Amino acid sequence: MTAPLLYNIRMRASTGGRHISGAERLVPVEMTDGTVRELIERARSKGIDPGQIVITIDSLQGAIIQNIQALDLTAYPARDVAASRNAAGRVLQAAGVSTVALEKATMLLDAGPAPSGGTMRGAMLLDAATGERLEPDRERGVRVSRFDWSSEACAAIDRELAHIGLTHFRTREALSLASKVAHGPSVVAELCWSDDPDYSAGYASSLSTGYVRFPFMKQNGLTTGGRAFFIDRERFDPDTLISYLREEPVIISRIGRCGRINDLSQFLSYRAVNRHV
Ligand code: WAQ
Ligand code: MG
Repeated sequence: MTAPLLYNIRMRASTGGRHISGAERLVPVEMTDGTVRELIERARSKGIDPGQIVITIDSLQGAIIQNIQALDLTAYPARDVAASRNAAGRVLQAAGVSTVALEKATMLLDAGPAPSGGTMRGAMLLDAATGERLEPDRERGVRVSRFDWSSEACAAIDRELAHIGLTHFRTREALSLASKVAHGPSVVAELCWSDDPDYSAGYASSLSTGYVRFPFMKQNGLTTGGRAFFIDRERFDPDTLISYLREEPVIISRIGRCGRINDLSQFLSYRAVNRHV
């Protein structure tokens, strides 16, 4: 059986050089036209008519496509920023991130991790033990690309997420990104919250804990946010990891479980016990 040829479609919308929105998909040929239309609609949906919309289509002929299963998604309804961050920290520690590395990540995401003090387009790489920064380009970070749901898995995850009241496309997209990242060589865990001033939700994720979602990772109205990928230094090879994150196509063809919890300690001990099942 030959794998279907996939196309990577990217959209970038701007006005007067200022970025408005961007998105990317990985789809078979019969979905390319519809996907281009959807991405153009999305570019126009932000209430600002973009001065420029750039669509790029690359065929991934010859590329080996990896199929993975999505991380399980668990929603934990922490009541405020302090409770959300505290819970995210406990999840990351269970995944193997040290307190120093966690504090460093939080401090940098709050301050704006780029040397210019702004948010980055991509993610930081931090040593999971020491918190040392490992990404070669600190202004831009590492941008994860070439990942998407298969159309069956996309329909299935939308249904599952809707069951627990999560209907924003950001959740589905962040879950797919986190699933690719968690499968990356030497990745221990990820911490993320949005830089969108109207979106305060975020998550902590890893292969062992799955994607654990918190409603209030920052105060509403702030434009700070970003992503930190925590790395096991002993297994870390920069070229291998960065080319996986940027270039290797990954299709999420199976969904994981989606649910809500109220008891984080119980959840973490359950995940620890069942880690190898
Ligand atoms: N690769 C690496 N880093 C990225 C990427 C990418 N493809 N896209 C965004 N980032 C970084 C970058 O620093 C952004 O400033 C930051 O992440 C936030 O991006 O409901 O919407 O697209 O469960 O604003 C998480 C919760 C939402 C979703 C994340 O991120 C939920 C979100 P945004
Ligand atoms: Mg954003």
